[in-house]
Amino acid sequence: TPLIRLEDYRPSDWLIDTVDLDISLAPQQTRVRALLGLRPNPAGRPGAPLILDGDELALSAIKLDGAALDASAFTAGPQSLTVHAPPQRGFTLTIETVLDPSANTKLMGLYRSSRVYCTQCEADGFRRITYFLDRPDVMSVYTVRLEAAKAEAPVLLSNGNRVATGEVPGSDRHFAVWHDPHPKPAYLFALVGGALDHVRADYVTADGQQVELAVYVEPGKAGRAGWALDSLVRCMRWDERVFGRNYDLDVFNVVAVSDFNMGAMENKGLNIFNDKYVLADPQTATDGDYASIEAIIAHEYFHNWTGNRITCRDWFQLCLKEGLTVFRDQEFSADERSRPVKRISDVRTLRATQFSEDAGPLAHPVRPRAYKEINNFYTPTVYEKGAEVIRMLKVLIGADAFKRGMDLYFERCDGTAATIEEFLACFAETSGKDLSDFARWYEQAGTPTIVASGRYDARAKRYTLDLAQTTPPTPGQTTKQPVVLPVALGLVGKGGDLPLTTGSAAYAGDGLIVLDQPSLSVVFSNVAEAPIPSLLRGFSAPVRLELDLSDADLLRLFSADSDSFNRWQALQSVATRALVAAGRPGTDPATLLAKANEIAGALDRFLREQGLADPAFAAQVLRLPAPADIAREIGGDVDPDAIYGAHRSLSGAIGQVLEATLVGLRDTLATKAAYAPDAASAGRRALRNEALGLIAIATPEMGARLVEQQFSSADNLTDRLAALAAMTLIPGEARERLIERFAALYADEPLVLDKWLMAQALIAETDTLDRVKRLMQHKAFSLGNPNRVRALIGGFAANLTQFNRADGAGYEFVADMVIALDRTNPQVASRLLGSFKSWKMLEPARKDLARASLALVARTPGLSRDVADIAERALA
Ligand code: HT7
Ligand code: ZN
Repeated sequence: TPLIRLEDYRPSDWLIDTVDLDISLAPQQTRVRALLGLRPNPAGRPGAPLILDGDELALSAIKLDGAALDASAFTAGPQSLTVHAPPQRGFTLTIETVLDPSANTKLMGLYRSSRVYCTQCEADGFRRITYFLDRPDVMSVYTVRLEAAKAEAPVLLSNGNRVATGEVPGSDRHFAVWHDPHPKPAYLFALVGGALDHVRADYVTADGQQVELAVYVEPGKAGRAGWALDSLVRCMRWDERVFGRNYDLDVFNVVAVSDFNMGAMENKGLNIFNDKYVLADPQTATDGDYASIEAIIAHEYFHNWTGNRITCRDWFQLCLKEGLTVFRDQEFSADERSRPVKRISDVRTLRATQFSEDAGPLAHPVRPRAYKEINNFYTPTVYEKGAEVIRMLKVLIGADAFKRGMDLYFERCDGTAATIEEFLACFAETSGKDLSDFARWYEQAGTPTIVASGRYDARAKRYTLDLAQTTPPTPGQTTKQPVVLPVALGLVGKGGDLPLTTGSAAYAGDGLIVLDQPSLSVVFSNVAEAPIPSLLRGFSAPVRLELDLSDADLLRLFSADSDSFNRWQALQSVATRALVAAGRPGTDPATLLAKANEIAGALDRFLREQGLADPAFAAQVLRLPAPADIAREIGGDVDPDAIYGAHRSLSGAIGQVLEATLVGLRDTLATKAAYAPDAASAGRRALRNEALGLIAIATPEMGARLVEQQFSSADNLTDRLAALAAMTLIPGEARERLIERFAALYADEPLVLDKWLMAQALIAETDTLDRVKRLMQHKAFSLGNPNRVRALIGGFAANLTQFNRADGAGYEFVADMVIALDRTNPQVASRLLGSFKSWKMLEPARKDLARASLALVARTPGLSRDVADIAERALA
């Protein structure tokens, strides 16, 4: 497979200004006629042949300027169509292809999902519909005529505005014509056809444009589309208010489909969603689902400006749209909900997904320099670390220069396919700062570590903070340069934050040090008392921090820091340190128990004094670092069973000390009010349910009783699922009965049964693998549906102790599944194979077994490029 390199980028030799598509939908034989308006690109090579991309295509007809082309003038195969000597002027090419959407199990290009026709074209799916210059810097104006049987597809949607509809005389068919005036790359093309219900709303933009909003769902599910529509209206207003962005078409449609490779897709004016991220009602969606739907609706909508109006020059610039759009959706959710709680949950995700990627063989820069399969680069590094880079940029240049930089970017790059360099140039201009060192964040992989230490000179009233940074080697990058690190800080004294006075050039004011050297020292003067440093407030940079504070100091920060994030972090750090020690062989269990008492004491005070003031925050505080976080922290020679054991002991011991407080809190937080999805109500449920989990571990009999009560009295899925999850921690008959009860209750709800499958796949017991194999035979499961696979097999692969079973059976099972899935859906298969990303940190015996399973995948004949690429890089 060829390696595609950023440095090899050159503009297309040809441009396609207009695309007229005529698509006649039928389940097995969809006819596509594409009329392409081509011209030589002034920036391309004169006289170059026209080479169009294809993927598994069959050409049925071709014409140039309306006349049939001689067979010697072109070469057509499944993967490309070449016109050898095209005219060196503007001309049209008419191309006809025939597709079988029902047979398209890859879910890329045009496919049918539960009787609905839909498309997925990012990154390179459009070439599965017709031959095309399928690259994001070729932008065209599309007009699309869709035709289908009226009964089968009464709804026909595409991008832009609907300009005509009608019947096809003498047939049972009808048509709709859509025109999108905004030039766009092919990856943003979409169509939908099917029998769908919808909910709608009228919207007037801040600049006075009337927009018709609609959310389309499977028949009978319109009652579950309201939250998505409501979220859409809220995020549209927010983008007007915060980023000054208005919508730009007469309609905005969202469609939910049940077979989808990822979360959702931002096609211009026609966002297509995995139904998991649209459908919600209190009986079938959790608080977490409501929050995800709100965030993903916003994310895809925000792409209209950051991705669609301004797109990417090439796929190396993917973070230009994804990192920036994640940043925007995170800010939206922070404004809609609690900012500190949102930050804590985003950082949990970042550490769990991106830090682990960065520490393993699949590490790559936010802007990769080379790829074999672009679909494997829709990663936490591009998305989440990409968002962190934008967040740091804002902190470094200040909110005002950031806002002006965004405005300049929107103005200057609108309608273009842009690069990271063009993006950064806008902020360099508005801030007057040289951002060339900052740009290293896009080039250098690996999570930097900051080592910090402080010294207080009581006589001189001086506090000296020493900071040093290093970034570990990653595949293909052995030596690293220092990066520009915004370190937000405070010095915490007995009565709160002490004033910061320093003449250091690294101090930017407002509690911000800029660490852009390998190391530096900042001396603060007039420091009245020995302070405790509170570093990286708000998690101001995506780094690991090594700061040798005593547990006593950390517990002081937990109770006294003015920064909520660092309050949460302080307690996590105490627990992490205890678990890291206990997760290593040969540690005295008494040490862990002593630490449990100390943590529980701090938690007890906190919960009694402040638990009810901000339950969502309290729920985050109560949730200890996960075993996988501890494994990552240990970093090498990892024994998952030892870590899990330590985690259980610590949780159990804390739960026992806190029992009365937790039970009391649960009672106080209980409500008779009907379910509402707002953040405050969700926060109360989160705290009650976090408490339930701890009680289940600490005192299983009481846990089982409370679970039973909660399951029976709940009026919503959040509480029922939390009860089920707590019960999965308590082996025995009662658990199995509850599992059956849950399945019976939700027998007709595939999305809820996904959660049921996952809850079982995550049980940390040795018979889980057998359970998972059994569940594969359950009628709720299907290997053909990505959501089902991610729930059951993906859930199992995320089960730290069982995926990493000492006998290697977990690896063998997942490897077999990858090989099986690869035959039908390579994207889903390669994502599943990504579960092996941390194999190199395991203890030697497991490492050998994991390597063997990866090697088995790698040597399977006929592998897709997607899976071969991951296997090869994971093994390197
Ligand atoms: N831009 C989209 C990313 C994407 C995708 C979505 C669905 C199926 C396949 C896909 N490949 C890439 C989603 C987003 O980030 O907004
Ligand atoms: Zn996106």
